[in-house]
Amino acid sequence: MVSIPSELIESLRHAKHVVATTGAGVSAESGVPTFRDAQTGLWAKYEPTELAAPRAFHKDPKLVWEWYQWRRDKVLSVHPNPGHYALVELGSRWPKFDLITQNVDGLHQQAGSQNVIELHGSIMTARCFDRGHQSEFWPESSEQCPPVCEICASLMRPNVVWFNESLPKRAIDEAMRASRECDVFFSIGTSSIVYPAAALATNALESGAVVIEINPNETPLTSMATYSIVGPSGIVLPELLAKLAGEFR
Ligand code: BV8
Repeated sequence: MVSIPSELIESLRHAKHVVATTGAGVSAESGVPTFRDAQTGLWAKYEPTELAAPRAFHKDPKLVWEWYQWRRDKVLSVHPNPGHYALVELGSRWPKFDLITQNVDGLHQQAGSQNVIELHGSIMTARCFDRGHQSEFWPESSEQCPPVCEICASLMRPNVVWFNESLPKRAIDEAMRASRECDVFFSIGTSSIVYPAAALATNALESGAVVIEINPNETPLTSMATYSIVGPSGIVLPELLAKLAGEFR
């Protein structure tokens, strides 16, 4: 049983605009390794932040492409967990709700969340590195690794935002605005160390929102958050939903 303060439920009862921001932790209970988990197998000797960068792709495009192929195969083999589904339900409880994610796995959409703001792109599709030509499907190619663009023959890359690449302008602008306008801001399953995503919670705090962190571990946000619920999101979010349902009945 997770301890959720009654004042927190009260804040949610009166909220008009709620924002939830998620990180890799929300997919952990689906079996997707978090971003900073010890990499398994072949990838044990690489730091994710060293692979998720243009420099790494230029240095060894085959290695980086294979890393994403491995991650994408993993994501395609799992399903959303109770935390993803609880966020779908929670999303319908307030007049305005924004779901913002750093995740590239598409599991929120698979669970049924609409209008998900993907800050760091998606591992589901690819584009060419030089000209950005989008490929409708993930290019499978046995001859070449990475596959090449059918239009300009430059190397294909996953549609994710790498370190030292700018986030999609519309996504980050929408997320920044939502974090400044909301009454309640959830930070769920993120280490809160990657920027500009990590700035959303402090934006919300500075704008007077109630900030609720859900994470089994401490992060740089924990000491600043209004509430910190220590636990896995796949357990905490359904419990929160049940308490709210009880409240609203
Ligand atoms: C940019 C996509 C401008 C690729 C990713 C300000 C200060 C300091 C540094 C910077 C700054 N501004 C910019 C930077 C540089 C950099 C940065 O932030 N570096 C960090 C490392 C210090 N940021 C950038 O480069 C960004 N771009 O600013 O552009 C620019 C333009 C040109 C030139 C220069 C700058 C781009 C950042 C995006 C990078 N791409 N992903 C891919 O996925 O391969 S980031 C990557 O980290 C993932 O997206 C991931 O989502 C994200 C954050 O990680 P988390 O999601 O938090 O995952 P993590 O594993 O860290 O933590 C999991 C958490 O879950 C833990 O807390 C754990 O306790 C918890 N957990 C575990 N189990 C559960 C759980 N929680 C709940 N339930 C559970 N069951």
